[in-house]
Amino acid sequence: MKLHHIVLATTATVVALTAGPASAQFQKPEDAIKYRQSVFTVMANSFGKIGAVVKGEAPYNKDEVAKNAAIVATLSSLPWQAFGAGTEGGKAQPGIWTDGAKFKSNSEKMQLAVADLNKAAQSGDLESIKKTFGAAGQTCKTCHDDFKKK
Ligand code: ASC
Repeated sequence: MKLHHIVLATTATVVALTAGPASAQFQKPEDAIKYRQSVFTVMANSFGKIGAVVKGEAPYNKDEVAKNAAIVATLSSLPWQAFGAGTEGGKAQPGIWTDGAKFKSNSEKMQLAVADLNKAAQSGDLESIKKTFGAAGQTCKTCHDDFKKK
């Protein structure tokens, strides 16, 4: 490897590390709003597909539920970076910015709950899928009641 290749590789690594999801920046507030709403839309789609199985409206297919639970679990860490200062708007209540500790706590409960759902879904135990789905849905609802505009 030539020196300039090493320099380029090093630069690329530094850029990749500093531009990671935890420090995502958005050009304008609308970009952040679109980003978080998009993540929630995809999460709700997969969560809803699991919900149909849980409610007996769709047949239980282990691989399908496992795939959708993995999508929900993976996406669950993403929306929060898009609620930075100055990104008020959309369906977000001002409390997100005035009671950030509560919002963060809600977000962490949701992430833990969907990780539990994902674990159950990968194991293929429908009874624990039902249980963890209900608990996860409750964390969605709590946070919506606290922080989402009707
Ligand atoms: C969903 C969805 C939500 C949650 C919530 C659970 O499927 O889109 O926002 O479940 O309704 O109470």
